[in-house]
Amino acid sequence: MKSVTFGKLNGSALKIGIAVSRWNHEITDALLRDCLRALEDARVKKKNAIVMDVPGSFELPYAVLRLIQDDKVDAVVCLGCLIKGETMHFEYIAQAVSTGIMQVQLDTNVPVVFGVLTCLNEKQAYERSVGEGTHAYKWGLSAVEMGLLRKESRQIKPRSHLR
Ligand code: RBF
Repeated sequence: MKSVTFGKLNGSALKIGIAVSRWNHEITDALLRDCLRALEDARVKKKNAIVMDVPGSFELPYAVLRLIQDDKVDAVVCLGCLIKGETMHFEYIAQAVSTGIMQVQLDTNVPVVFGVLTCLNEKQAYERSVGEGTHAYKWGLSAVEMGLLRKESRQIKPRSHLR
């Protein structure tokens, strides 16, 4: 199984936003729990983990924007679960959410982690949200890593041929 690894992260100086959808809430509640556990393990203070819930995944990009503008978070995780049905909603919502959060992160210079499951059925959704080693734990760590990257002061060293 291909997966990402993380070093030891110190998020004690970070404020992390979590935007979570209530649609398919059994799944998104589980994602939220794991994401919060990751933030705690990465030393993010409880008061600095700001959760905002919205009705469905389509509303996530707006919630992300509000977390960035109002709460001045250093990074955001979006949590949602789309399950394919008989109509085209799945494709439209998945496209809108992924494009929306990409737009917000590039417009605001605040990283946003894509934690929206796009599943073909409920079984896939349960397998990816409940039990050991869920994605949401890694999404939480990803937010901390990206929040640290944003805060990092990157000294611009001129290239020798430009001197
Ligand atoms: N939101 C989700 O987060 N996951 C879903 O699987 C989901 N399925 C939907 C299916 C239909 C037919 C509709 C109309 C909405 C669905 N939504 C779902 C809600 C959507 O993200 C949004 O909250 C509503 O469309 C209101 O803007």
